Amino acid sequence: MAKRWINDLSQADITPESTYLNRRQILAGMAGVSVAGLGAASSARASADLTPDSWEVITSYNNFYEFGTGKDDPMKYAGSLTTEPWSIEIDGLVERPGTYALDDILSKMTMEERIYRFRCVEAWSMVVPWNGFELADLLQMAGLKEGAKYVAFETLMRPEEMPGQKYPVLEWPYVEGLRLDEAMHPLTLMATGIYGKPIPNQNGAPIRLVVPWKYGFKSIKSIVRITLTEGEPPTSWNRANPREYGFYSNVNPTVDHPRWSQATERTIGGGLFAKRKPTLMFNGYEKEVASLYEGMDLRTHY
Ligand SMILES: Nc1nc2c(c(=O)[nH]1)N[C@H]1C(S)=C(S)[C@@H](COP(=O)(O)O)O[C@H]1N2
Ligand SMILES: [Mo]
Repeated sequence: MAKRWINDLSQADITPESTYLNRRQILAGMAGVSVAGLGAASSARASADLTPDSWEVITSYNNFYEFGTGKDDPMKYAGSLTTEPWSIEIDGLVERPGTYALDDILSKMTMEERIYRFRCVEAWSMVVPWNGFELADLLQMAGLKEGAKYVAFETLMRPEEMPGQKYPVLEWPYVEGLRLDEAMHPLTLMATGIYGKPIPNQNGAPIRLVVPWKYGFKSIKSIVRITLTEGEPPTSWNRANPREYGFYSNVNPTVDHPRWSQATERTIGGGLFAKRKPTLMFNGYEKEVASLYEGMDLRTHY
């Protein structure tokens, strides 16, 4: 059975000193070449605390409404999800549409470890050491057709194993979307592992999106379809409550959620009484991604 996380870092690479270096940085350092994405992790390292939260914290406080709306529902109920075999349908404006088996995808991808800050719209945060590959590499594998401007994602629909789908708390299946340049950005990851272990079901097994400069809800879990589109695709939270959740969903401490402030955050690993921390623009990834939104009014495009 294939190991879905496939971490090609050796154990020796994962020392405290190199914890914040992803594989491309290590390779770039050795070869003396500059690689896209190199600035990303290093500047995040300088500006924010990237001490990973514990496995326990990361896997016991989750949002995955297919298993219930409580933070501990995913941990309690997601065990019922069958994740093998798994494939992703890639269609729409691509050169090679079709059903891609996850094991085939993984055999062709460069796997990396990336430690990302995670910021939920509910104003809490954690730091997660992901294993995964760049979404851009998968999109290149399918081949982009001219006219593709957005990427739409869809979660598995399987009410027999996802009891939350029997209730109309959201419109099922869960869907998300990115603009193509956001999807192609080197920080945008398809994750298949955490702490070098296969990603647990409650965190979106066997494969989920991670977009570190956006609120957590953009990071759709258990993905079965990716569609390249010309128009802006629908997103589950925008459908459910358009006043509170826009398409862009960039972390922005200066734009409050209608019902609470986004200026500070509670670190889940810090416990209930830890001091709140100020939230950084684009969750600390401003240098890397601000240029994507130049000329846009981030109050209108929230
Ligand atoms: N399919 C699906 N994906 C989802 C969600 C969900 O309910 N269903 N919740 C989102 C929200 S609101 C958050 S904060 C993150 C939580 O990811 P985590 O549980 O790994 O921390 O997943 C996102 N992806
Ligand atoms: Mo969230």
